[in-house]
Amino acid sequence: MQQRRSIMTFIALITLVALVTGCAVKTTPGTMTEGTTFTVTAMGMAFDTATITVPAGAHLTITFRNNDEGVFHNIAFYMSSAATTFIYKGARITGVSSITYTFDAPTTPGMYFFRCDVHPTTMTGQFIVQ
Ligand SMILES: [Cu+2]
Repeated sequence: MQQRRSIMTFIALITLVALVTGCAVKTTPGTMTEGTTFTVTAMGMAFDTATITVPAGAHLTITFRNNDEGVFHNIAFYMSSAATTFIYKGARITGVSSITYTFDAPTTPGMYFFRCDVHPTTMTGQFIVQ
């Protein structure tokens, strides 16, 4: 009986650790954007998110805010980091201003790529379709 109880305690502990770890991964602030309607901001020559995660085939509405005064930025989505084939190229805008991009996500789940075409080496991220 004593042994059974300690096994139950052990299982409960493992479950708790798994739950806490799972939550911690999901709530990392400021680095992930998810959904079909969301805002991405460019500020200080950087995006405010490292990943954009969307459902496959979803119609997306993205509000793009450029907070860098007098600087051009955009968001462009590509099949890969080679950036040879684009999925959608958002119009470039000068800060401070914002624009709404609407397009359909790829129907095939996978890891794609996004970047600012004006700053293609420094403003980049993963476009995750799931
Ligand atoms: Cu830029």
